[in-house]
Amino acid sequence: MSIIIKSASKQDIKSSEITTETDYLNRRDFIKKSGILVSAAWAGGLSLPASAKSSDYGNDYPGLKKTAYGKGENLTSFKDATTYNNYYEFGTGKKDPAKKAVNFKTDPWSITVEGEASKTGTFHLEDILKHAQVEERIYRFRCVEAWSMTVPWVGFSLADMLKRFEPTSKAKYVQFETLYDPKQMPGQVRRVLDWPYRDGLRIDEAMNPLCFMATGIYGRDMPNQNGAPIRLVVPWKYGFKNIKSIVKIKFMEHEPVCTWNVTGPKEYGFYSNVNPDVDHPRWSQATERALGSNFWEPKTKTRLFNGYGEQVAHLYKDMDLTKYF
Ligand SMILES: Nc1nc2c(c(=O)[nH]1)N[C@H]1C(S)=C(S)[C@@H](COP(=O)(O)O)O[C@H]1N2
Ligand SMILES: [Mo]
Repeated sequence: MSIIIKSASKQDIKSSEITTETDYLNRRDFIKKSGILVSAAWAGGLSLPASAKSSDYGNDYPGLKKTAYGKGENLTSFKDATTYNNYYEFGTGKKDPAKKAVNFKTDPWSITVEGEASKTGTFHLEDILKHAQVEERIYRFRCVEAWSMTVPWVGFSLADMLKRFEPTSKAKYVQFETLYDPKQMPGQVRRVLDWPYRDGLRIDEAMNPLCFMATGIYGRDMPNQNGAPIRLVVPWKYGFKNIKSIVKIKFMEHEPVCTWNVTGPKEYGFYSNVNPDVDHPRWSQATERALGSNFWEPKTKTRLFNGYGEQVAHLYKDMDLTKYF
């Protein structure tokens, strides 16, 4: 069965129900002037993380639910998190995405669901969001290149969304795909990667409560360079599993094609769980450096599963993590 849901685009909802950009800027201005530096959302109980600058926060999600995930973590600044990105569709330099994704059109946006599920079809992002329990979670994020960052992500549980598509018993894996649009994504003009960018998870990994579909960071809508309008965050895996600008979700019986895995099978495994004991063939994974820290500060030790072992180690109980890296 295939269903297609139609509704107003994000643009429509925004202009009629929320605020214009000018209102928004004025409000932020007002907040700054009146000395109320903390967004309304923070009034709800959990306090601002010690390392957070209130000016890093926006208020695109008024009343955003804060959660205990990542409480007490040191946050990477909004600036660092949005000017040092991997997003090859907009160039291979870390500073490219911030410059080249400025005009990327993320609205209207829809996601096509295919494969082993009973509710497949194309869904407007707004309809997906309408059912979503949006909240904030602070997650550590670890790139295979050994830098890490920690930001407050805005989004919702991947499992909650996937269940609504009613995957069949044959759905053993799920694959995600990024938009392919070389007119907008200049990096796609050359075959730097096998476009479109694809990645995937085993279904039990995908259903783990930690997996998060993110639509924002720091209380703001997702910056284009970080994967607007919607991207995956799987905090116990290396950065490249966290696919950006998702347009397709496919439930599959067999292990899906993953772009980095096919590009360099010896360097990027299907699982790519953060693991200090399994080195990348060209460098060690034993240590990491937090984005924004100074080069003279000591590196920190990489933690197995990026520190999320309690929640996810059971998924790999009988697996040789050196073989299934
Ligand atoms: N579509 C797409 N998604 C992607 C990438 C990419 O090049 N294209 N890079 C990945 C890598 S290697 C990392 S480390 C993270 C970076 O996310 P960030 O820019 O929000 O830190 O995005 C991942 N998702
Ligand atoms: Mo990465």
